[in-house]
Amino acid sequence: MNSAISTERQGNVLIIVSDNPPVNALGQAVREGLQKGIEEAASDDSIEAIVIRCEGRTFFAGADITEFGKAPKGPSLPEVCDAIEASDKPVVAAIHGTALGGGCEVALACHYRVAVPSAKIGLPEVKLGLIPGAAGTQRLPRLVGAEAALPIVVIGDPISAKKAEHIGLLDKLVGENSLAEDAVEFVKRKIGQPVPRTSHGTANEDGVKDPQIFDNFRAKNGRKLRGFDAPNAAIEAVKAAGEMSFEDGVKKERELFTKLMTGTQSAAMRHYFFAERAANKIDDVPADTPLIPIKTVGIIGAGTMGGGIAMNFLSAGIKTVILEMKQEALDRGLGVIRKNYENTAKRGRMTTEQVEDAMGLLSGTLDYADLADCDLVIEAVYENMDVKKEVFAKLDSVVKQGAILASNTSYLNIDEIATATKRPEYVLGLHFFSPANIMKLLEIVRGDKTRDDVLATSMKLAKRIGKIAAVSGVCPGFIGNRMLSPRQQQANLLIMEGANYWDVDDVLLDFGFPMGPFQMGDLAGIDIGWHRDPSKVTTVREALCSVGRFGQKAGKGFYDYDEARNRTPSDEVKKIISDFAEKEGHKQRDISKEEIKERLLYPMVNEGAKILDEKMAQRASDIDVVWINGYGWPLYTGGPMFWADTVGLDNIVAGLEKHKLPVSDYLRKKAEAGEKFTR
Ligand code: 3H9
Repeated sequence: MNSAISTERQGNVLIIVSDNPPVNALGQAVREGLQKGIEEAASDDSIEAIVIRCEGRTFFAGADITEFGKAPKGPSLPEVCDAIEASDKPVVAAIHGTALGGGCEVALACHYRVAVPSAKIGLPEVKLGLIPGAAGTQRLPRLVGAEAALPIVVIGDPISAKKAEHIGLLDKLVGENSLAEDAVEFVKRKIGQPVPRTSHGTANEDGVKDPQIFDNFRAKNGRKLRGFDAPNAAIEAVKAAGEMSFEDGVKKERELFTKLMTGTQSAAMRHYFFAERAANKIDDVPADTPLIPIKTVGIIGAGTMGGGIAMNFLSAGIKTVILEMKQEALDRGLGVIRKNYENTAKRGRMTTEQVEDAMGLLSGTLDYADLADCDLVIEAVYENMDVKKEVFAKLDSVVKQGAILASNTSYLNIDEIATATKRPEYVLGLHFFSPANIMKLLEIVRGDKTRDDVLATSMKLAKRIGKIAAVSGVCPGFIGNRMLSPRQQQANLLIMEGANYWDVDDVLLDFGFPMGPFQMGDLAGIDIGWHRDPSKVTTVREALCSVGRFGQKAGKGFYDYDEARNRTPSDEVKKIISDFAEKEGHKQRDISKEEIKERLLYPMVNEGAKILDEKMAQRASDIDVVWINGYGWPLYTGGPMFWADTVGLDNIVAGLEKHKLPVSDYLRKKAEAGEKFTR
């Protein structure tokens, strides 16, 4: 047929087989092949039924995203889906792996769907800033009802085959190893029966009977969806399925889809999709580098960070030993881990058996010798070079040769830490973000001497424990904290110069961050690292501590908090700040939100440019991955570097100059050449 699609006959059944690695994306050749397959079946009287299945690791995982933004080549996916549905001979989709996006839409256009129990099915288009564009928003609600369709279309998480069968999305679960045969058997039994068509189903009754479900859904998921355009469009499309004919609903879907496809949010989110995958690759480390087997992990420090890090490995089924200095601290640390797991179980996200399984892999020790057999040891102790070096020297003396020695430092020099050992090539940074069992990002810090297999193993391990990894070179603060630093500096300066601190927070909130720096200070505790002498006041933070404004836990910090932890700006704090500014010789003035935004964000872009110039990040998109996953930079803007491209690098330079802020040579050159950081 063509290189992607072939057909084979089994008696009176035509099997259309796609083989388009790696994920059977529905590119032009696949679409054309599918259409021809349906035509072949239609024109052959000896064929009475059709199976559509895929070779390789998965059923169609969606439209080919690399084709987006290019001139479309027919047939389109909606045309192919319509051709499948229009067949008078029964068509069954035989699903394994992940039937996602356009893949799910192909399955929906088939008259029947069977799947292996391990399959997953979903419409993740919203995660690319889109909605399904091949009638998925119209066929799915007609098949399973609006209430069941809403989370699938609007949130975009795939569902298990079992759940899909339960809601009526699948007709049957078949044998894990006999999909091809079972699908043929299934469809043979449908020969001679009228074919059910998902476009024909009565318009979604739920939507008509209870229009409240849409508002309820919006209200329930408001926080999660804040700032994103696609989920609202998705709700509108599902609603249309209940209110319009199939033809009009499809038109509505197309209108919404096209608007999103040409917008910045989807471009940003598609950029991020590829950025996350690119971040996984280290340019000068071959993909087939042999890996170091990791069976046991040692963690030094049972505090919040060490405990959180340990949970990642335990949850992934990896034996973990935690070392502490004192029995009491160890007991407390192990107790917190158990409690965290038990709380997860209480919320129904883990079974008690899983809690015990994870805890069964955990042991604690006070003796370094117990780390001897670990394949990886991660140190999560106090951020102090001397302390870290002492720890590494001890590790070097007890841990077996060939093991990876990692530091969780958030800004110290990994190369210097490595000098405390006789095996610097086995040392690297594994910078987890707090809470370490939840935050997705893992910054992998590559030392001067770090071996390829140590890096490759760490990248692979990150995936195994569900993290998104990005590699950074050795520089103070690495990628993430290094870029946070100029933002923090500007935030502090802005309030000295007269900006309201709540405006600073609100600018970042409006931009899409989960919180601003002063809210963050209140949450973490203003008194972290405070010297506890109220008479000694050299910073605004010390001034706040001296009057007991320690943050949320004290009911007051930068903000006053009510019982529900709602924040209100405080006149007392505004006065403390202006008094302090006067003492420091700062003149206060009104500062616009536009200036606040530019002064907070443009210096970050400038720092990102320096990081690229110094080759501390492999590519601009890695910086975006770090900021989206580690610091809450809004995904729908694509990360700081993609966002800078959308603002225009010349505008960023002009803004920095306007505010008399430094402009790096690299940024200036790129702006002058009319270039972008990302493509
Ligand atoms: C859509 O369908 C729109 C329609 O409604 C309307 C049309 C009109 N296209 O993730 P992995 C590449 S929108 C092109 O590392 P895994 C990926 O870049 C689409 N390429 O593997 C990577 O390349 P490389 C809706 C794709 O096993 C390689 O495949 N569908 C696509 O961890 C391996 O990927 C989605 O959003 C694609 N659609 O996960 C699903 N998908 O090796 C997107 C993957 O060069 N895909 N690639 O880096 C996924 O969620 C995951 O890839 C999947 C496999 C779960 C399938």
